[in-house]
Amino acid sequence: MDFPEEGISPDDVTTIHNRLESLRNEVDKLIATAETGRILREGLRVVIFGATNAGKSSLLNCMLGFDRAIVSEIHGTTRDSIEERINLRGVALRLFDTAGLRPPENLVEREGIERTQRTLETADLRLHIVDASGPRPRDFATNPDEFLILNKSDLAEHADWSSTDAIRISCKTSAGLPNLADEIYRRIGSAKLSAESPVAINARHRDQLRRASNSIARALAAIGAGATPEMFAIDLHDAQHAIDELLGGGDEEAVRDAIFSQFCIGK
Ligand SMILES: Nc1nc2c(ncn2[C@@H]2O[C@H](COP(=O)(O)OP(=O)(O)OP(=O)(O)O)[C@@H](O)[C@H]2O)c(=O)[nH]1
Ligand SMILES: [Mg+2]
Repeated sequence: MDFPEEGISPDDVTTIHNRLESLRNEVDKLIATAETGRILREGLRVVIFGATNAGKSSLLNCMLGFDRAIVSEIHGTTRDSIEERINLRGVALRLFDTAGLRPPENLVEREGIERTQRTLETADLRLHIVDASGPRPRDFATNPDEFLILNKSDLAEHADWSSTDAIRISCKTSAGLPNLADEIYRRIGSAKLSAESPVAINARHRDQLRRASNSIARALAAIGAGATPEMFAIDLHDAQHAIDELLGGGDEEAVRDAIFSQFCIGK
C-alpha cells in the first residue's frame, strides 16, 4: 500500500482512528465468545485449592452430593487432582479437588502440589478455601481473582479472620452452601457467560482474531504517537491478513474498502 501525502488530512486520520477503534472492539467481542464456546463444549473449570486440611475434599463431596474424595483429619490426604462434573443451575462445571498446599514432605506430595499449580493455571474460577477455626497463616495471601471461602463455620472463628470479607460455610452442617452456589453462579455469569454474540468461535478463529486485534492495537498506538499512514500500513496489512486467513482466503480489496472506503489511498 502506498499513501499519497496530500490524500489524507489529519481529520481523515482521526476518522481512521475511530473506525479502527470500533473494529477492534468488535474483534475483541468475538474473541470473548471463544471462551464461551469452550465453556459450552467442555464445562467451566472450577478449582478448589488451599492449605492442607482446610476442607477442600469435603467441599467437593458436598457439592457433588456423594463421598467421591477421601476426607480425613490427616494433613496431605489428597495427593492428586480429582475431577468431577456437576451441573449448577444449567451451567456445566468441571469441579477439581486438589492436593493441599504446604511445604511438601516427600516426592509424591511435591508432585501432587505441582499438579495443583498446573490445575490452577487453567482454572476459570479459583475457590480458595481456608479453615477459619485456625489462625491465619503468616504467609497467607489471596488475590482478587480468587474466591475466598472460610470453612468450618460450625466451629468458633479464629479472631484473625474477624475482619475478613469472605463467604462463610460449613461442609459439616451445610450452612452457607446455598450462598456459595449463588455466588459461584454470579461470578461465572458475569465473568464468562456474558458474551454478547451468540457465535461461539473455536481456538483457531480466536488466534487469528487475536492477531488482528494486536495489529489494530499497534496501528492505534502509532496513530496516537502521530505516525503517518505509511508508518502503520504494515499493521493494518497484518490485521487484514489475519482476517483473510480466518475467512479462508479472501477478498483483500473488500476488507481494505471497509476500513478506508472514503479515502483516496493508492495500492
Ligand atoms: N468442624 C468441621 N470440620 C470440617 C469441615 N469441613 C471439613 N472438616 C474436617 O476437616 C478435616 C479435613 O477435611 P478434608 O476435606 O479432608 O480437607 P482437605 O482440604 O481436602 O485436606 P487435604 O486433602 O489434606 O489437603 C476432616 O477431618 C473433615 O471432617 C467443617 O465445615 N466443619
Ligand atoms: Mg483433600
